[in-house]
Amino acid sequence: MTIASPALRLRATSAPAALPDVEQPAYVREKVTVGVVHLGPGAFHRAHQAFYFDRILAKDPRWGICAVSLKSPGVRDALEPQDGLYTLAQLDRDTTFRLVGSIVEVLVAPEDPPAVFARMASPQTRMVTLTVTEKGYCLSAEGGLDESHPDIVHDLANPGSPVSAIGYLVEGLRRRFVSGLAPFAVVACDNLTDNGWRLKAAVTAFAAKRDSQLAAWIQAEGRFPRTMVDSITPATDSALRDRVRLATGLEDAWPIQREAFTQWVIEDCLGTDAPDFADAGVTLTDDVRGFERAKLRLLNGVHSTLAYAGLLRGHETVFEGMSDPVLAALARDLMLLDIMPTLTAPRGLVLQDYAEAILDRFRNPEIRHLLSQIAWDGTQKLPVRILGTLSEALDAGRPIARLVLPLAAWMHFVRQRVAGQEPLVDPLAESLSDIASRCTGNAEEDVALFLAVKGMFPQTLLENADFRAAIVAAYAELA
Ligand code: CS2
Repeated sequence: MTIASPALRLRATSAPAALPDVEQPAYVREKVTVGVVHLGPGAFHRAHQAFYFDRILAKDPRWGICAVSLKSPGVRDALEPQDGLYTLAQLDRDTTFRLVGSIVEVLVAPEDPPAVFARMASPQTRMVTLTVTEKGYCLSAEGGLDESHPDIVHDLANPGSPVSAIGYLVEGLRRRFVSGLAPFAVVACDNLTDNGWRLKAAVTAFAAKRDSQLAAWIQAEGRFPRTMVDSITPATDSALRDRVRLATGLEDAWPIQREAFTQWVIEDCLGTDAPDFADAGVTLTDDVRGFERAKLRLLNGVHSTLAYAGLLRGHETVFEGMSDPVLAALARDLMLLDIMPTLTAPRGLVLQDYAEAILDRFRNPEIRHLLSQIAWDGTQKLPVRILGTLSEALDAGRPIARLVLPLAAWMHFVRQRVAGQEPLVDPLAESLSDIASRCTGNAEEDVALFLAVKGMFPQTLLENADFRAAIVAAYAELA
């Protein structure tokens, strides 16, 4: 019996020794310069945008990424000893492994805000991308900047050491403004309706509180394209680490996994001062809204439904949920009967085919996507994923019995977690725990407590008697 020697740690010097099937960066990393700053380099960024920049770098070395963590040093601590390299496992009927080299610097913002501002204000930096999740936009239920948000209050008082993405963007832009540089383009990559527009409005509102000329400059010259991003990216687990070690022959502290499918649609307003996105497989379009609505409502809306309803039915993953005939039928009916009628297909997309392809992706046996991961941050995700569809269905006089199910299932999910003393991952966790502890099982009263969650449900829905009746009925039925 031979005893395997421990694998070498992945880094620039060991990468060439990776097993032959592993795809290597197709460029000389020493020649790469930073052209883009990314805020929030979590798993999704490394699975998605960093992969597209990895493709771009093969032809244009000016687009290396400076990744900025806004909170914890975890990404820096994992990637710095690896010279920024990490493994991307694309798990599908055919699985492939690729070493991604596009992240050439990692900063931890709270440790050194001036270093972040220096990168943002550098003439070489032409773009800032961000994945800070829905809650990172600090928006109110009506969609504008939530000026009472504690992070926003903090950043207005401490503009040189902000905690929010908005605070960083505005200070970075201000430094360019005073030194006479053009603003960097800001590319929002989170699952929000009209993400770029909302971000521009929030950034401009924040800037106006600091300096009206700065706000006018951002309003006039700032480019904030709307985008749609898509690739199913389960969190890294120890099974992935083991699999990557076997497949590459190297030890990677933080490999990333996703399905093979990936899509990035960007509103075509970046002009010539942008990388050749189209060449890297990105869709540039003037109809981003059509793509973004279809993805947010069909994929994310049904994902959240599967998460809450699936957990209540004792499932652990999306794949398991889709193997449950009741949930599989619910997912399909929601997509085809309830959500599709609210959508206008963008050019080149057949909605029925798109919906079928998503259902097929949910059935990918290689992907172990935990329902509990999707269930995070329900107060932030459900409004953008479900409430728009619901309001439009109500306006059009269509039935909403299925569309209220994810909301009712979420309420039961919250109650169960709190009753089981399990942690809730949500920025409003404290208020949700309080609500859950006051629930008695009386559908009407419990639902009223949840509907009063601050900033979650727009007034028009709260005043709609049909909506209230439908959600009370769904809640009672699920109990
Ligand atoms: C998921 C998304 O975790 C979630 O809430 O719905 O992350 C989803 O996997 C991606 O948006 C797919 O592109």
